Amino acid sequence: MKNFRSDFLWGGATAANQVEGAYLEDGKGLSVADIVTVGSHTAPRRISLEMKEEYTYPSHTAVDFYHHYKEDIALFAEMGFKAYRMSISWARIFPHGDDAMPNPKGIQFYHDVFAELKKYAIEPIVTISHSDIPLAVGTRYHGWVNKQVIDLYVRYAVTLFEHYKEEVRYWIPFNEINDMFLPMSALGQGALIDPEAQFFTQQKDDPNERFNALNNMMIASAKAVIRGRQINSSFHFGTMICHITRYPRTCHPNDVLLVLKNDLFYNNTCADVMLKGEYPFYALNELEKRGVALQLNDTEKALLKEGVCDYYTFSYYQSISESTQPFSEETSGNIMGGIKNPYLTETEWNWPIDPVGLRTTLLKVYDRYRVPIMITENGIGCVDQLEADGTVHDDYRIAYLRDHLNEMRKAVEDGVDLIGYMAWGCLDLISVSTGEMKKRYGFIYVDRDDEGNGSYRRIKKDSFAWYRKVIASNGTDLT
Ligand code: BGP
Repeated sequence: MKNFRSDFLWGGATAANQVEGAYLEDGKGLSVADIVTVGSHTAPRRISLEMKEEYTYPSHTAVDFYHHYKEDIALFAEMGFKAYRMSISWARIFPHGDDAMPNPKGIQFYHDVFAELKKYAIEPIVTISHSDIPLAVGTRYHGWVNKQVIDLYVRYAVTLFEHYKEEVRYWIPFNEINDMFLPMSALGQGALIDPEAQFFTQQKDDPNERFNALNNMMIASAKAVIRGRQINSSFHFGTMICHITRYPRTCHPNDVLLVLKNDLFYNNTCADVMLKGEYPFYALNELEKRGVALQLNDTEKALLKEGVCDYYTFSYYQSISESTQPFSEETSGNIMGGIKNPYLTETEWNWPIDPVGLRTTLLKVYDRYRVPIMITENGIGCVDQLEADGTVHDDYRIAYLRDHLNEMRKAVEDGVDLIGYMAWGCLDLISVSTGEMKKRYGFIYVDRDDEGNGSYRRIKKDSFAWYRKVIASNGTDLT
């Protein structure tokens, strides 16, 4: 029976704007993430171009990884991490995106982080852009809508490749690039279509601009991959897809067709471009039907062909159900929700819990792409109770992860070439969808509340020891 490969990359994942804090320290510029306020499960986050005293901006302090990284990495090492997926803050390197020179203190910070990881033989897996574009790229250039941003990004990426070519082998050009299929993501990518709008939900949307912005991101990725391989031929580049596993709510042929079409469009398009080098037929046709005039010339098409990634990564939190019939009960989910699935339970934030869906997804994507796969995000957001004796008993998190790892192991037995697993938010961090702190994912509790108050002390949860045992047994002991 097949087991996890002996060099399997066990680890955890975070993103700069959700952990670093120090939002203006050592020359960092403002990121788009820095103007988004705290929200909740029921109250959406707001954007405000002008900082207001009465608002809390979670990224400003986040969990202060900037000053705690040594302690945090030591804790990762204690769990036995083989890899750590992190992102670099673009605005720490180029504070406005178009600065003449990179910020030396920003460059140094990540050298220091990589040196610390190396001490414990932890492999960095680096996301170049994780919803973290410099604000000035949004306000001056209109974000990814503008083709000039391709060059700004490539210069940023090449700066990283040149500085860190001895320290980093695994790169991910963009986090969840296909989030751009949904209007809310355009803000994160700097397309501040209406800078006066106060709520995510009030952002105006122009699908033509949004899909062209996405197209520019994929061209930028291809250019960066090509340049990166010239700098170090042993670099690996991964596409990163927000994979929303979809089920027909009924077996009515119309529901099956609906799910197939949405899967082709939302889940496959970006991975096809970034791994096969061209848009799939279905997406091209669908975009045209939606009135999108893709700005993609022959030179750019050739770049997409040449600059393909070599491994597939994805985030998996839950599945959704869809139907052509009206169903009244709905669920939430990562980026999007669906109809309630009667066979699944849900998290406190109403995200369905579906471990088998992870195996289904692994089989599906490996069959389609036949490249090594890494799960770069998976986990459960919960309210954790810090007990008076300084313990956190998160058996619900252990149960979620155990069930998912078990299905992941079955997918390996099925023959999927899986090279790594990064538990999302291995260190408690700021939630993207709500900006909350109380929605916690970590093995490590951070003493900070939704308003930014707390000692920022790190505390091991019960899941910490459990994950250490999982890693020590290379995934054979999930008890
Ligand atoms: C993904 C993002 C992550 C992370 C995760 C969990 O979409 O890539 O950055 O935040 O979702 O979502 P949330 O933070 O909303 O719970």
